[in-house]
Amino acid sequence: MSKFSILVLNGPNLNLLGKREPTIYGHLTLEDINKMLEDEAKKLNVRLFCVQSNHEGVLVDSIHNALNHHQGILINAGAYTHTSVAIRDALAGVAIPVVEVHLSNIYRREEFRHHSYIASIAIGQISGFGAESYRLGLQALVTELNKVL
Ligand code: CA2
Repeated sequence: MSKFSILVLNGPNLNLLGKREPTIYGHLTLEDINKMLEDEAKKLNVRLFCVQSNHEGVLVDSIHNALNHHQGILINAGAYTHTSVAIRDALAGVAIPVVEVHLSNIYRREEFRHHSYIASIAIGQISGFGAESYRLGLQALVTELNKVL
């Protein structure tokens, strides 16, 4: 039986991955990324629960529901990264270890993407490696959980 369950949260528009704007976000769909994460999760001996929503409140509810169910959260909050105090407060409120990931390097893009409301309450952030950001983020999160729990 695996020791940890990880909530993988994806925010707005990430359901369009692989279907639009491949030059910025690549050719893989969100389903492809989730499959890749499931393979990695098996190797790491953890369970995954993947959620995508275009709605801020649904993401906040998923974070609240993680209490007593998940030991870590891997999150790409999409554009809410740069706008949502509500998602930041929810993550801080449940106090579950968080790793933030981004497909693109947000610091090489427009100035408004340079600030993340999540970064300062996360263990760390991985940005710019495409789908690989998620795999690296999952590895980092599980490594941290194994240290502290
Ligand atoms: O690089 C990332 O992972 C982002 O979180 C992606 C967000 C963006 O707002 C952040 O600044 C950085 C946007 C996700 C939109 O995904 C699309 C995928 C295909 C077509 C259109 C949008």
